[in-house]
Amino acid sequence: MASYDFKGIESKWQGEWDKRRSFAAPEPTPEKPPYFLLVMFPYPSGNLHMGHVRNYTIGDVLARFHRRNGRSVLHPIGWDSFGLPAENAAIKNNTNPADWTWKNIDVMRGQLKSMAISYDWDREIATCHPDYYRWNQWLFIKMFEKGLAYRKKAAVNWCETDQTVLANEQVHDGKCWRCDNPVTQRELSQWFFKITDYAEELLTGHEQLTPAPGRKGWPEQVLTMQRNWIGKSHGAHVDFAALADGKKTGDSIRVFTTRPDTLFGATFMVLAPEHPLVDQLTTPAQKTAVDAYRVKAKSLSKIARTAEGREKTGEFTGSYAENPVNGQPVPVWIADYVLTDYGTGAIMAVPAHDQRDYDFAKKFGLKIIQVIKPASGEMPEGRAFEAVGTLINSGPFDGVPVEEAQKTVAAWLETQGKGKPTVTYKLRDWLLSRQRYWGTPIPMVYCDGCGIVPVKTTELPVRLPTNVAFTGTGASPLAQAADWLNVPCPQCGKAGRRETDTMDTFVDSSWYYARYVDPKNTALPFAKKEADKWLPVHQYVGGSEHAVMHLIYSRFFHKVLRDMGMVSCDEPFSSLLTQGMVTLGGSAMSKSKGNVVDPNSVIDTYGTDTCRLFILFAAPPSQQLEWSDKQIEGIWRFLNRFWRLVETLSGSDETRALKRTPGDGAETIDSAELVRRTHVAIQRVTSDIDVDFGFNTAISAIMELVNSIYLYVDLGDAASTTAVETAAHLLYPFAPHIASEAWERLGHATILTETPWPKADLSKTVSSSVEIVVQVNGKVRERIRMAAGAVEEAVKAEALASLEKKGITLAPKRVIYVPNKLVNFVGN
Ligand code: ANZ
Ligand code: ZN
Repeated sequence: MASYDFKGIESKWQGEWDKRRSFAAPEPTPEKPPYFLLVMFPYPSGNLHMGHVRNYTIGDVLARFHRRNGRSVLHPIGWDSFGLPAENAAIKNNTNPADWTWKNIDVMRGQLKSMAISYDWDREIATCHPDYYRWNQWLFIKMFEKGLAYRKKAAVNWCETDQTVLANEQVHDGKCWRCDNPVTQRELSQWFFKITDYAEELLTGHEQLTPAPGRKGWPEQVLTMQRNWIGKSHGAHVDFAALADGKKTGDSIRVFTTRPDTLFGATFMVLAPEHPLVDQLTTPAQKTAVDAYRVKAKSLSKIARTAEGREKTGEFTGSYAENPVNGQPVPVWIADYVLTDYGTGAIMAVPAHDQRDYDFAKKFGLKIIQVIKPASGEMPEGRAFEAVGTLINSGPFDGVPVEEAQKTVAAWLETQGKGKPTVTYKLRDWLLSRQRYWGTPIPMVYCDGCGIVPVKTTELPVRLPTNVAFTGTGASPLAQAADWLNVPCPQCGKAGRRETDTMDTFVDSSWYYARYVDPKNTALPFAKKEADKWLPVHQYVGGSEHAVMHLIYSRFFHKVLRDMGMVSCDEPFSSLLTQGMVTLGGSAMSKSKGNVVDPNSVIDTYGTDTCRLFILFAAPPSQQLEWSDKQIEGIWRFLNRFWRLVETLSGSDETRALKRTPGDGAETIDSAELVRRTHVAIQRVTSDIDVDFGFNTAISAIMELVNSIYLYVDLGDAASTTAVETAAHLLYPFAPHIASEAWERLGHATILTETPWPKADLSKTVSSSVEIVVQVNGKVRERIRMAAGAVEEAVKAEALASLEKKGITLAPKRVIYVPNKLVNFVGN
């Protein structure tokens, strides 16, 4: 028999779904509650890769499943279409980034359509379109008005190759995440979002994201990564009085410490080289050395400065400060291992109990005082003791355990007015300006009279100018577009100059999910009424590489939107599924490694259904998926096997009556058993999809059902028709074209997409018959099915009769009988 015509079937059903607008999101109602299924939208690089295919196929299974299970499904797609590659391509080919981008979008849209991902295409968005990015600008202005967007001078990571500022997250091991060249530091005025205002809520919000009954929640490792990223530390502020010539100057140096219990062991202080008190504290004798050190520190990135085990450097300021617990003067140093933007930018150094301080003290010959006694009594040789123990050399606190002293010392400091318990966060404000063209223009105007003035929201969007040159060198193209750059001040009307920085593309992706609920709104980013219908997103599917940046930024945006009264819920995404990588030969598919499988070629050869089914079958969604051509072949054969059943059952009466010949030795099943297996399959597939994304095991269950139909004796009767129909139902979320065609061939006027999902009758899933092995002298000769618990005589009689049909006549001497399992005739 020829293989099934996947090309004809797939294009037929894609056309049919299109014509019927089958995937347009219906209005949610109490009877048909909303299910917002979101997949991370792609960057239009030019072609879909296997990672995309996996992501979107996983999403599609859920969308198609829930649509047939009574939900109003919103399953949208769009394009995260601003960003550096378009600009680099423009520089290389001397074209416009817009042309490059829109061309890529067309290609990739076509690919998604050929995969029949069930998107509501009416809601397609592209972040590079002015209809979208005007709302980035609108939101930016609202955030500026609330003090959540602000400008300040900052040492920024600078990539010399890309001529741009990089976020800390875009610096990997001191190198640019895109071009891999070393990153240097520069002082520039930059725009920031005040994400730190939400640090605590970004942490406590995790309670709403941990798995709970009725909510799948987020994977624990994503929550952990976010927790570490936010980096909340409990500790204390301690004030050290600055001394000059042994007397207090009135100034104090505030430090943040997580170990107030070690205060008696603080033998020196270290300030970040950028600390504002450095000039004042530096004595004339030390000035040259200190200044030189500060220049050197400037060129180093944060990562380089804090690299573990790096040789310590620093300079003495020449000044001292007073340790508040014992009145001892301690020298004040500067060193680059203390960062300016964490805690207070200054530390009390406790060399006996902090390794960095220990290395520093050893190098510069500073005092080391042990104040914690280990339980073992022994201090480690040649390094700091960082674990807990009891306090010694600590005056009134001697003998107190560390855990307790951390609280009592902090409380004591507070009563003395010398400090207080406090918490601090690693999370920094989000640096969002980029010296780039292909992004959202920041809608601000600089005026000599009025300062920084937002563009009037009625004047939005500030469109990107199109008549610019892409040379790839020097200032950003926007700074060179004179007629775009020079505009009147929105406030006083005098000559002003536009901001030439554009927004980090993570701004675009921080609220795109909310645009999908109301994508054509021209008055607002989206209407609250629409947001309340659909949000929060019920299920988000995407790569785990977005655990911290995108997934923290969008949670921040959502909370800002909530505080602006634009959404009602606290969190944007109730549940998150992070899919694993697609690998070939054990490593992630990547162009540079040359181990890429092009989805187009697979779809051309086997069709979309086979490609989708393979991807879903080869591994559970959150695990790594190793590509295998052999397994694809296997999937292709399985679909053909299913198809032959459909052809048989939908064929002429003669082909339908393909009764299996008894006595051919193969296992057979009767109608009660087929019915049972049909219901078992429904039950398994439904719960595998719904409860734990077990798509691979769901597909195994369908394969087992198809195998069972091949064992059935009365192929063509009602039980077998129902079984094949059920297989079509269950295949639908995974391989929707062949399933839909099967349904039609089996004589249904309805289309499968619009048919409710089958329900398992659980009472029918219990086995009422058992298979009994019939042996002759210990050799298996036959298998018979009997009602469970049938009496021994009946089983023997049936067994003998079935042997006789095979031409085996017996007069056994002895019969071994195991109830419900086996009958063995011995000694003929
Ligand atoms: C004294 C001390 C004694 C410390 C001790 C640790 C151990 P986490 O847990 O990451 O919050 N620190 C504070 N501000 C710093 C800065 N700007 N740059 C570099 N290091 C800084 O770390 C808090 C600890 O890191 C603080 O507690 C401080 O050193 C140091 F046995 O103070 B500790
Ligand atoms: Zn003005």
